Amino acid sequence: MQTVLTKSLTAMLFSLTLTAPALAATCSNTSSGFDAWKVDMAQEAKAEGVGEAGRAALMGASYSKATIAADRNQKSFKYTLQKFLSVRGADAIISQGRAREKKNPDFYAGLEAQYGVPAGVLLAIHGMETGFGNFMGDTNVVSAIATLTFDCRRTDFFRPHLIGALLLVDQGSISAKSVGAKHGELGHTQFLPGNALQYGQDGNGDGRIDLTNLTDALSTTANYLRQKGWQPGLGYQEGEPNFAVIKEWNAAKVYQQAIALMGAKIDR
Ligand SMILES: [Ca+2]
Repeated sequence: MQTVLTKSLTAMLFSLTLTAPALAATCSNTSSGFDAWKVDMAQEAKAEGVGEAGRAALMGASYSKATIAADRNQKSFKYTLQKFLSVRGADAIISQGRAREKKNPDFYAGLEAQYGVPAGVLLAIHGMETGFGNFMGDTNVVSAIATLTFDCRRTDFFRPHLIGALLLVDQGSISAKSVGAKHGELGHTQFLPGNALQYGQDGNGDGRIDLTNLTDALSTTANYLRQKGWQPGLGYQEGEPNFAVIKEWNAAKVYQQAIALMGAKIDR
């Protein structure tokens, strides 16, 4: 058995060597070689199930200098919590969050009934991510994600999101022209495409997951938190069970604390 297995594995490896396409698409730390990379990447995408529309979007992508500049200038969250809350306009987010909930209580109650996540958390996230949809970004999503995947520093993290973005194009959820934030984050609460694909919800029931639609975006956000382990009815402040789920949303401690604090004040 051992021998047979070894032999057949050797044969398999040999045949793989003969038939496998060339090496993986070659990354770069500059814009040089992006067009050749797109051709190779499109082949890999095809092998992973991306259809014609998704591949065409990839082939139409441009190297996004703005994305690279933003990525290389990212400032880590070094503020204290108080400073962070003031810089991010926490008081305005809390008052606007309360007003939005008051204006549309059934909508938020419905989200909590379906996903178990209270309005305050969703509104705090919505306010923090895009100022309640006021700025969802102006960078071409496919170009941003393709550029980051091509960038050798970022390939491992962004490649699944590139495949995700191309599959979203295939589904008609986004198009080759869709815009988002500098790293290709989509819609009201800034989902990376791989997460949009995995957790996306058609909240308004129009047959399409569109994260620039408020209902779809907040349903998707609530679904993400629920799938990451949100326990309905339990607390989400530091030390309480659902705080661990907020950590799944953003890795920065000060951001997590801000969401929890603002959420509680909106939910009061
Ligand atoms: Ca929809």
